[in-house]
Amino acid sequence: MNTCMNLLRAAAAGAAVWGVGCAALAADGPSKMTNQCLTVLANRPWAPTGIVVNPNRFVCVAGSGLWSHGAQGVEAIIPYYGPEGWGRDTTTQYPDEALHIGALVARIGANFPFLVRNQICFIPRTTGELLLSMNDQPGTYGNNSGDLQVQVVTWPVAAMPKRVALAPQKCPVR
Ligand SMILES: [Ca+2]
Repeated sequence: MNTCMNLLRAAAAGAAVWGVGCAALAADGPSKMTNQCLTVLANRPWAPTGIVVNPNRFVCVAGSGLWSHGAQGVEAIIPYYGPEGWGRDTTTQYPDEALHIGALVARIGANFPFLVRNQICFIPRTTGELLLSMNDQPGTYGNNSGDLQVQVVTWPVAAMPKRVALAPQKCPVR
């Protein structure tokens, strides 16, 4: 069993999930695939992942779970959904992804956020830490609840796959 699997098993046994994953694989060399599973809390904006991405990596991020951005007054419900988000918030001005409120979003360092929703793959154009968050208006994270399991897999760009099927629902649960 490789180091990655040992770490994942430790996480499944109840160890802290943050930063736990297959970082050791990355240390084995840039030619290796890395595979990490994280928990992203709905009420914690822009949590660090400890995963530094760079232009030499092909990165895929996928989420699974159930979370909520809070109450919808007009509809009189507290909606719960997955990484695709609520997507029907009436806010039209902020943030830019307001049409995808509640969606899983990512950014590299201080660069602009982008939508992940169920899954996205990309080649970074800069080097920086991958940050993950629910898309919600700043200052309104306090009434959020739930979390997503998020899988982050990277390959060398030269070995990027043509098809990707991640399984974030199988990530270790806290
Ligand atoms: Ca909220």
